Amino acid sequence: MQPISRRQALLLGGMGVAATAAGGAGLIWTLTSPSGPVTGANLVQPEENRSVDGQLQVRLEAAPGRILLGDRQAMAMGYNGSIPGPTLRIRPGDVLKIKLVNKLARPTNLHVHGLHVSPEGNGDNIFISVEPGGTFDYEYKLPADHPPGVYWYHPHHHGMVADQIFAGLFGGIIVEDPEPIETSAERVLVVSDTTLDGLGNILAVPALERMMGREGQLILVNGQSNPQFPARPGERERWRIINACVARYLRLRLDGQQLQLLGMDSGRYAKPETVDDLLLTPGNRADLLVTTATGDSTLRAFYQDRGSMPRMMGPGFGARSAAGQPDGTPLATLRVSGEPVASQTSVPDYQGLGDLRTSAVTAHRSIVLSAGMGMGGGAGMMRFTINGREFIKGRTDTTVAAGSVEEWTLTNTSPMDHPFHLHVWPMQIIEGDDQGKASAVWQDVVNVPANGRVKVRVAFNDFRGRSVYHCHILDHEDLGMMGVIEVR
Ligand SMILES: [Cu+2]
Repeated sequence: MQPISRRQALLLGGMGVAATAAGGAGLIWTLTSPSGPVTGANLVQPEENRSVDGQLQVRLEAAPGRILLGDRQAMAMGYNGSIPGPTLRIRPGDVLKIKLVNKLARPTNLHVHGLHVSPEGNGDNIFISVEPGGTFDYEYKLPADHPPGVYWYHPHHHGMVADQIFAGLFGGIIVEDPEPIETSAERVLVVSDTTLDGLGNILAVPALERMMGREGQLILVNGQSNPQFPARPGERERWRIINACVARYLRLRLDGQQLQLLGMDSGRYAKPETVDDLLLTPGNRADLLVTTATGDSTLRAFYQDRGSMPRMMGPGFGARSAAGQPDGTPLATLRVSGEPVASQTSVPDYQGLGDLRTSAVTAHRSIVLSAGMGMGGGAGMMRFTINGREFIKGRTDTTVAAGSVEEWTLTNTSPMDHPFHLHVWPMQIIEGDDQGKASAVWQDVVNVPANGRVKVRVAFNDFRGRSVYHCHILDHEDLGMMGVIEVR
């Protein structure tokens, strides 16, 4: 048993004083308590809060605490003491009110990822800083035609986003369907990763790993290690999968079951698409139907090559250890047995999002994502830039006329992938590696492959104000790979 050192106290970082003060006794307790394996435990759903009469009002308290992660008691951070935080279920047209209470030792704030709501005032305004001990009342008014789908919330305070999410601050938001889809079960699966040290503290991440984009040693679903859940054959389950990892790409498979993708992010497809696997970059969500067949099937995350650091960083640096396990990492296990159930009614077609491919384009814009050695980063540090510049809160990088349709060419000059996220306004993928689909593909996080290029179109409708676009490898965002957009 080693006493807590100043270094460890520093590593506790954002948990700061409160966690450190509780540290002595807590750490002993952690070390001596039996840690029963949680692998194979039943899947737990986060607590749910549902809107009533067009409104949902919740209090989210961000605080450090001892929270079970996998089979370990971790000194982590959670909303309302849990990882993930509560799931918020709302409907198009609703008003969502969130009182954020900051019980952390550092500033934080809140971003409602993917929601098409105002970025101004007490809306989805990431320029707000909620100081330790402070509170802030957010209010989001969803348009009546807001796309249904899977969204999520997390801190967006520049410089500490990756650390706060890595420590456990995230939760799901579901925007319900105008026309319900018949299912036998609905599950929210929030995938996150983190790394704990021997004492159960969230491990601090060295600079080189931040540049690479940290990948935690534990991959968890709803804070659990490979939880399981039962079903009968022939059931149709709806899985809402959120990639809440800071940097890890998830190539997901669920062999032995029939998978139909309803859509990604806010981009519901007109008809569900049969898929064998799906790629979720950090920040992406999948809205998935699983039609069950007898047997055990494990949802697995397979290694996804997302490139490496430039050679100049040194020989072999960033060659990620081996592609992980050849069979993938088990995330959750579905056990299907018993009498088959009657099949479900067909899924209603969805006609919501338009198609900008035939729209007149008001402006063309070039967004260049770069990572390289440069002045200003310090010795051995790389610079992560958009159009050659690092984020500055007070500077507006891109000014757009409200109501216009723009075509953005996203170019990646670096040897690593960058998932590009635009707040508030969804992007339609016009041209890219996986393109060529008959129907429009809308996402709010779009992967821009290493040395690759993607074209998107955006309709800057409904809202004005300042917001941001950035790399959703959140270490890169914290290092400056973010720009400010103003729609006016
Ligand atoms: Cu990046």
